[in-house]
Amino acid sequence: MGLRWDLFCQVIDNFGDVGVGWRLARDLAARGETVRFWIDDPSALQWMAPGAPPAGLAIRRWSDSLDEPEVGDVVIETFGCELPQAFVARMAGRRPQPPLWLNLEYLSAEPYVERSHGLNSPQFSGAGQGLNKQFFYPGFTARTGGLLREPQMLAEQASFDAEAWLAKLGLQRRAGERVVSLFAYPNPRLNELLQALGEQATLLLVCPGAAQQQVPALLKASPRPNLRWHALPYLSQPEFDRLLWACDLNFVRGEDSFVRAQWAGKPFVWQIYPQADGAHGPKLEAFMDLWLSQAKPEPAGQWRTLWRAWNGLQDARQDAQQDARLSLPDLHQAQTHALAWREHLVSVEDLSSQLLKLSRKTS
Ligand code: TRH
Repeated sequence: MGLRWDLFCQVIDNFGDVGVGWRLARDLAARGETVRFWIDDPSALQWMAPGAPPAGLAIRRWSDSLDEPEVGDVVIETFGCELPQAFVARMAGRRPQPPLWLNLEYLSAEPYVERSHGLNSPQFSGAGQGLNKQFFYPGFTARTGGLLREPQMLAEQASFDAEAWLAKLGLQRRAGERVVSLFAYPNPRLNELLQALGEQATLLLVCPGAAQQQVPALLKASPRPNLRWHALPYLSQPEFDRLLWACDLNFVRGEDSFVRAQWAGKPFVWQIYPQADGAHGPKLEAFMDLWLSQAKPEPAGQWRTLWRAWNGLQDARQDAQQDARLSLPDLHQAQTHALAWREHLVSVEDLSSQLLKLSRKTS
């Protein structure tokens, strides 16, 4: 029988908090669980998840959780968002057994993830005294919590018709043209990217954001005859996934689109969420180390150079003044690598399945 899950999400900025939380809520509900998705700012769900929520999934206002008398069997706080103390107190009072309390952490390929996944944090004071909070780290290896992967995703992708999907947007790939998506934070290297893309026939699909203003301005200043572009509206989350499946190369960012680009099995470039303390640099390198560990040295070097350039980061061994040049490596070779990487990821148990197992062990 399905359990009751309380999933808490606080929107810090952008769409990753709600994107990851919603995707998890949706996946759990689709697997027969009953989920309440507590969120402080649900505005992005209007376009990310239009229409009524799926069966088993309720969207609830964060502030309403303060007076909510019922506590589920599993409580998840996403990205260390602090739960309302009144709710935690009710968790501590839940009889006969308190809920399984999990903190779903940020995704990283750094070595601390395998060490920290599953660690307990007993609560010795405060509203939750006597409770235990457990850390749950998503990741790319068997000793982590894995990645979100809906059971039907690969089958849906296998029967996906990219050209028909593009046609729904009124777009048609021209002979020999590559299709590239761009979902990015404001990036000073955008003009260089347009230059690199314009070296071959390219259709660039630009997601909402600053780039939708910058691309036409930059192309006006430096016309690139081989490059045409299209401004995309906000897509629902399932349609966003299809966008990534439809393209030959995806520029993604943050956390959720980064994961979805890997499931798309297509070459991709990750713009990591920049952190003021520079912690994003080692995080980017750690992922590249893992992702490229089976790649041939030459293309691996080219992809590293491109990723560092797009992120405004340098190889620590390079002259600090010298910016890496932004150029695109061979996409055919990269396509083979993307599929091999995806095969590796499929060998890791997906995040929801791991959560379900954990919840059955403890409830
Ligand atoms: O928006 P992001 O940059 O989100 C973040 C946040 O900055 C967050 O604070 C940070 O902690 C995290 O990254 C690492 O990128 P992300 O994670 O890819 O989230 C975007 C979500 O928006 C993802 O679920 C896909 C979705 N999306 C759509 O559904 N339709 C669209 O048209 C677009 C452009 C995105």
